[in-house]
Amino acid sequence: MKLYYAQNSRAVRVAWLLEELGLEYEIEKFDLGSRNMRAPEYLSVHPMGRVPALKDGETTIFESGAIVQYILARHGDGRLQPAIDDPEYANYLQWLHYCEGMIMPPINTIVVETILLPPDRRNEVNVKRATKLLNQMLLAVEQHMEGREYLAGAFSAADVMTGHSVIMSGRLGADMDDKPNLRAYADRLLARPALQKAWAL
Ligand SMILES: N[C@@H](CCC(=O)N[C@@H](CS)C(=O)NCC(=O)O)C(=O)O
Repeated sequence: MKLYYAQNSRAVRVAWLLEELGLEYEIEKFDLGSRNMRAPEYLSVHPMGRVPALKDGETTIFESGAIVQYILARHGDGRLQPAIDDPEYANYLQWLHYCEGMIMPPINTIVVETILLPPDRRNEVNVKRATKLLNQMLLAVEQHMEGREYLAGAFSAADVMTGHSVIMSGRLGADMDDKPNLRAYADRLLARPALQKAWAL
């Protein structure tokens, strides 16, 4: 398998999963936002020139959540997800998708308005609104994590997806002071060798 990767991006999720599963893979590494990501060769892999994307034999797939589901279905042997008849299965699906649906949209706004745009085009109102929204989205995870070690029973791909977004939120300055469950959860995830390896590729 070949993973199209950039540091500090959602591609870390896929590398993390591959490491947890002990699967062989190679990486093609980009600098986030570099021109190479918009080169015709890469646009034939990902039409928006984004990461992650994955090649597996004749198959090409993009969207981190879809890639995670693909890898588990093709190469997971039932690992890192509860069985369909497991009471945690609905929880698992919910938190697998929660990050891209609810956490990343305000994060995207914060990154655009505080890092990507030139200072004269930044909008403080947008940042305030996105920060408030991000806080609400994280509070839902904080409540869910009360008395839990992981999002859906044992460690699963839901933790790879939404756990990654929780960590990114903290690194981007989200308020974690009122979220002790999330602070402990992020530390628990960051102690995993597979994540440490995926982050440092
Ligand atoms: N929903 C997509 C988001 C992909 C995405 O926006 N990736 C970012 C990095 S986290 C990217 O490639 N940004 C580079 C750019 O926009 O040029 C996924 O989960 O894979």
